[in-house]
Amino acid sequence: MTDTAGGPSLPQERRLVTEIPGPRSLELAARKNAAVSRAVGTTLPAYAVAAGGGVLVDVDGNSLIDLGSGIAVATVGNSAPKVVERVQEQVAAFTHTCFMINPYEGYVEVAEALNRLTPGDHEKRSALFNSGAEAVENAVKIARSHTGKQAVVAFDHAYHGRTNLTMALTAKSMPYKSGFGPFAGEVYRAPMSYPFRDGGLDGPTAAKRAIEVIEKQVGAANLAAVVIEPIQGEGGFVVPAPGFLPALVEWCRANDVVFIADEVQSGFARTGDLFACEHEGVVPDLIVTAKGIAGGLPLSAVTGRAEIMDAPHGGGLGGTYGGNPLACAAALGVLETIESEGLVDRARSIGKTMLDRLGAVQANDPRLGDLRGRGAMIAVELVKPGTTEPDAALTAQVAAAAHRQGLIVLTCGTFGNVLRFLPPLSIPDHLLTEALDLLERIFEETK
Ligand code: PLZ
Repeated sequence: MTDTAGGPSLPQERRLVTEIPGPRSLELAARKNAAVSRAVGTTLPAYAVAAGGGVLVDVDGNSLIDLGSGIAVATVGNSAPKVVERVQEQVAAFTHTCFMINPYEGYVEVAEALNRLTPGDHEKRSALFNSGAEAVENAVKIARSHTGKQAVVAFDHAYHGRTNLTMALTAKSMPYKSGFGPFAGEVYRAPMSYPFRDGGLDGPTAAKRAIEVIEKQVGAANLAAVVIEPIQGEGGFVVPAPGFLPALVEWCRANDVVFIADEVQSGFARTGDLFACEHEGVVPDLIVTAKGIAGGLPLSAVTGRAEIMDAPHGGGLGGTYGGNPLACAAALGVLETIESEGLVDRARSIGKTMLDRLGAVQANDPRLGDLRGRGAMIAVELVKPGTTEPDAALTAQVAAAAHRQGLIVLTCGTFGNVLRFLPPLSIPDHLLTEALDLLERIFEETK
């Protein structure tokens, strides 16, 4: 067996010893095909044995540069020392009691930290769950309970999960929804601010357009909540024009509508702020977090105004595993790591490096139609030169070439034409540079 000790002490190098995927990964892929539902896909079937810093090591001994963080989860790096230490201590103490039966301090400590760290200095409460989708569903339940209203508005290109209610909130049919209906009712869709695709509509105008749709097609009197990703994730790393989010918040406040920020992908230092909302001083009523919160252990949360969070009846929220002690221990290790390693600033400097380098590529290559994002959440949208026509084939080609060369990159976007970069904030500079060199070469070779 390969040495499986992970974390930042793994050699920080790209190392290819076989083709990718290698023979042992191919063996596992065959077993996967025989054992796992084909509906569960894999982007890069190099089977992992260890990861940390900025690399992932596979069963064949290849060391890949990670620009994906397992979809924005290993933000502090895989097996970050403080996470490992706290989880090891917790796993030896107790693994589960169910917080609804015998509570424990870790859960309370995570709630206190979320109440302190999320935007706004009003009184807050939190509730913990397992997945992003579960937390989004609970945020909607809480908003309905608080307002006594039912309708929920989500946006074009939104992604909120794969459960029944969150499928309804999610915009894209294939692969998330197709054939899986009927979907939850009272979900409505409003137009998003998408500067590259809406003719550069300014934020306030785009908000006015959305609000008009909401008022005409739903009516504030029926609307419990507006749910939005401050920077959209799966939908294409869409950064709304400045002023769009503040105008929506203002309208929600004036109309007794709960403003829910889904920061599942954009949260926890990812964008160079602890939360993406903070960039424009937006204070959501409820904020949904997951992914980066616990370094890979399943944990999610809803945090928000005390009077909204306390609206549901006692016993109205919960779940067997919500706020599991191991996940809470991991979250406390994550928060400690973000602070002690200055990872908010690190995300900003990673963002600057990526935008500088990719900007230089874009200057000579009109297929890179748009370069956007903040901090360590950066994407390029690929198009037919001189148009906004999506080039999904080129996107797939670039991603496949990167994978073959030991570089983990992900794609996204309603049109499948967005390459996204979500490096762990623990990636060393030399690996980030090597990754960007590789991408530059791949763009050159695919011309
Ligand atoms: N909200 C903004 O990004 C998860 C999904 C990948 P869960 N995004 C990755 C896939 O194909 O399933 C996500 C998100 C935003 C909610 C979710 C859902 O979080 O933890 O996957 O349920």
